[in-house]
Amino acid sequence: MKKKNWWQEAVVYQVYPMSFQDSDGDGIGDIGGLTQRLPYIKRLGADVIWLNPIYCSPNKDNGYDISDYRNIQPTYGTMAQYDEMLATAHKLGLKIMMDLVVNHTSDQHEWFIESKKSKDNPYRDYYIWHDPVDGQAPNNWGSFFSGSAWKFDEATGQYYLHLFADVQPDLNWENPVVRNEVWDLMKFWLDKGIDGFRMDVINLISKEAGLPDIPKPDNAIYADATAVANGPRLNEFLQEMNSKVLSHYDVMTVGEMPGATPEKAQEYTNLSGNELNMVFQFEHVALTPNPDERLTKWNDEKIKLTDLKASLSKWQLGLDGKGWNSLYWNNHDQPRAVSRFATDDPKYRVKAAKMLATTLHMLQGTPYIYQGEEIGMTNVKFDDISQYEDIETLNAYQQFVLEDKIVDKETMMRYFATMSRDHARTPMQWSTEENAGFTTGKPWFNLNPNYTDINVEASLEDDDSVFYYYQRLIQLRHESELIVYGSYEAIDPEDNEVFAYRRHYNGQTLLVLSNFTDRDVVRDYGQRNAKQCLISNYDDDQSDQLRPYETKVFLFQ
Ligand code: ISL
Repeated sequence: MKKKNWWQEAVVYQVYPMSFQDSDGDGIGDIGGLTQRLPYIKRLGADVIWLNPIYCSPNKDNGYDISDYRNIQPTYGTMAQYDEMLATAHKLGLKIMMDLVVNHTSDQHEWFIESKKSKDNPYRDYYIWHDPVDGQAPNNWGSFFSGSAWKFDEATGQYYLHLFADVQPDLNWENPVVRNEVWDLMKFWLDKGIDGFRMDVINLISKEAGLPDIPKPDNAIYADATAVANGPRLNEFLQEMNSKVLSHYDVMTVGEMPGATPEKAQEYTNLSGNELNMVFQFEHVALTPNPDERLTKWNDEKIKLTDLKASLSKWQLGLDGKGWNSLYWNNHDQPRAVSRFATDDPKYRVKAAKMLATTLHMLQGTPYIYQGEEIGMTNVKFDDISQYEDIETLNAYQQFVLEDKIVDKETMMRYFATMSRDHARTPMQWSTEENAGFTTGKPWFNLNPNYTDINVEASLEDDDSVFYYYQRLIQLRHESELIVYGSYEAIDPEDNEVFAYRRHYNGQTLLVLSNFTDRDVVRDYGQRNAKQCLISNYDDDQSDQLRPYETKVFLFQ
């Protein structure tokens, strides 16, 4: 019998604090606002909250550029408010998972300020400095936020590496002193009683010795996660982190890992537990073909259902009995699930949101719900580049439209309308009040005007809402080992209309059917003989018919 762990049975709710709830009228969400809303998250039924970074930060990348790991960003409140939030959460039975961002710091972190001062500064080796090669950047690595991943420092005549923005220098994990700094700051938070870490791009921390070029025909500058991720010492670093820190606490860990494969994830989440509990893989959120490799993630293609099924099935089968999956449709970096994977057409939005939720929550793994997903929030429509705020989006516009001119403005605006991280970052829609009840002040970012229809207040008043449907899905998971631990069987992978699968556990079988189209379709998988329909977004119905975006789950004894 496999060992069972609380984090396998948990459901996580992700809070992006800037956009969740403002309590002091400055237009920015904060810890006080989160504390007020804890009962809401409890009511939904989630067990764990993953909180995006709330540490001191110049906020060039909304907190992923940290200047002080041991203090709270003043716009979010004080450490006393944080401690109160943590205690309140624990009283309610909610766990708190913090974001650990240690592939890089802010360039305003005191380590980097020192490091930059001179080549012989004691902090120089905290970061990755390199002499120019033939008067140029040391290699062809690109930043995920456009341009070269190297920035030249005039004063000391060397380049430093930044896989993200130039204000986010990469830490040098080869330096054992840096690793000890990280273990210490992790202990600082763990000793407060937090319940886990989500680790930002943690599979980028080990860089290949000699920092070789990424092989590309024209030797152009590329951001390429598969080339720079999963470096040679990653397992070793994670094992050191585990033995020195994590193994001394009962916590949950999830490593964000662009470029991870199921084979790699088996190592990182191995059941002996000497690395991490689970990873966020990116394959199912990177399925649309790219019109031009230089454009990295930008496109506006619709995802093919067969590709989505193949990807999720691969991960379900790849980690079964060997590791553990995290399950997500969206987060603060991704477009809204209902807009991306189904439809936000008002005619079907509620059905579609429930259908997606069912498809994901009946899989093996730990589900993550991104704030607003539980009420079916949608992508926002912006007409002008000035309405966007995210550094990745704005840098892409600057580089690909204005400088390199490899895409025209209209096309890029279409790509942003599909893929920008800003769709996730519009404020949470609480009510029909001004600013959706998010703030009494001027919100730091545009609201989605559809808050008048889509909001928490309306969802709580409607028995048939997306919110209550999520609540039911979470209850079902909490009551059923079959849903948590059952093994996965794909059905008809070539079917481009219906996502169907079975789960098996101790002689019981679950059948999950989801119609991803707006048409009636007919599928017979023996559902008439099922013992029970556990949940559906239409009235219970064991027939062969699947109405537009219909989903239904059957239990067989
Ligand atoms: O690698 C990517 C695409 O293949 C990027 O999407 C990248 O993995 C992703 O942006 C990493 O995200 C995390 O680290 C960033 C931060 O901006 C994001 O918000 C965070 O989730 C830098 O810290």
